[in-house]
Amino acid sequence: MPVATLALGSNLGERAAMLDQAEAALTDLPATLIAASSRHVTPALLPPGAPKEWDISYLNAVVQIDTALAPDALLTATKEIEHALGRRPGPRWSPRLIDIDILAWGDTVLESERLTIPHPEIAGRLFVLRPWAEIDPQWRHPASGRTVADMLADLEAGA
Ligand code: A4P
Ligand code: MG
Repeated sequence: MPVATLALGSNLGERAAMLDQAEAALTDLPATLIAASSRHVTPALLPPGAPKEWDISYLNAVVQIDTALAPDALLTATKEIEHALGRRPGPRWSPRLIDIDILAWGDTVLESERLTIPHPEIAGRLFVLRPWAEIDPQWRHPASGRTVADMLADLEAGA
């Protein structure tokens, strides 16, 4: 079965409990949890001019699942989990109880109105690359050819 890599993030409520519940909910899908990073407390990445109240640190993690769900069905399922855990639609990048992003689905490259895979912001985000490097440093971006370890080293070096 293909391996999907997911980013989990929470900066509202009981952040660790939100991540625990998201991981548990993923195992209720046609999916097996095969790896989970440690949890990282990270400063909020905010859009320019964001209200001061949005500046709440996140708990981030990266997990991998073996899944029979195709990317579109997986997105539908992760949106359902977000909703079940209490997330309601809000402005982009506003504080949230839980965010589940699909970072990668095998080495598939996909761009639709609903979904871009791999996630377009991977290479610029320490809060994604640090936990991902704990569980699968050798995953290679199908377009850039860079591994997670390469992207993390570049970002940490300020490249
Ligand atoms: N979408 C497209 N591609 C994907 C994908 N690969 N995975 C679409 C998931 N969704 C994808 O996402 C908006 C829409 O993106 C989805 O409906 C889907 O059709 P959303 O989760 O509803 O809203 P959002 O999270 O506010 O927007 P977006 O663009 O997903 O933002 P990000 O990239 O998730 O960033 N700071 C720290 N420290 N840690 C964080 O985790 N996260 C964000 C949100 C901002 N700052 C952060 C963190
Ligand atoms: Mg999101």
